[in-house]
This record gives sequence, structure tokens and C-alpha cells, in this order.
Amino acid sequence: MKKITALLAIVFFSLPAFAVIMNGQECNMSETTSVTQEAQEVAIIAKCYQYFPRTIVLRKGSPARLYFTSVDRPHDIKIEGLQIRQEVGPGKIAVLDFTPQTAGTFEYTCDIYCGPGHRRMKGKIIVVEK
Ligand SMILES: [Cu+2]
Repeated sequence: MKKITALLAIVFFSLPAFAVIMNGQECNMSETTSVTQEAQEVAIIAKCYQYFPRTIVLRKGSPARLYFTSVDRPHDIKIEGLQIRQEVGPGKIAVLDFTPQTAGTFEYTCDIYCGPGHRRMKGKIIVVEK
């Protein structure tokens, strides 16, 4: 029940962003930095060979939950140093739970070939001390 409530909250609060992404043909959205709230829950959307947001800030030692989805085709997220790798198809949502134990910058990339823009799919998670 708690998971469903959390997912609905994420979807609800992300609706404006989803609407822009789903309706617009725009692929060159500005880079967004997402500083999480208390719950450390962040939605990551893959589209047009990019991740939105590209930078996520998390607190060390606090459980984090990422909701990862793709809009246009199968994509993947592999987070170096955090032992996370997840593929997702368009319209599906993967839930990734982990607790960052080390402060630092962890880059994420797409680990499956998804098309001509595959190599530019990059982002980073910055883990900061509490
Ligand atoms: Cu790819």
C-alpha cells in the first residue's frame, strides 16, 4: 500500500513534466538538477537519448528510491559504483531501491544499444554528506 501511495505521489507530482515530455517534440530540454526532498524519491525519464534529470543529488546513508521510465524505446540505466543496472521498456516503470553509503559522484549511462544517440546518454548522481 505504501509503495502504491508513493508511486501515485511521484506520478502526480511529475505530471507536468510527463505532459511536456509526452506532448512536445522537443528533445533539447535544459539540464535539470534534482535535489531530493526528505523521502529521496526521484523519477528519471529516458527520452531522445537523454536522461531527465541528468543530475540527481542524494544524501549519504538515507534510503533512496528511483522510478526509472522510458518514453520512446527500451533504455537502460547503469550506475557505476552503486551496482545498479536496469533496463526498461517504453511506458514501463522500474523501481530502484538503494542506500548510498559513500559520498561522491556516480555516473550513469545506458548499457544497451538503443540507437544512434546511445553514446551520449549520460547523467550523474551526487551523494552528499547529511
Ligand atoms: Cu542506449
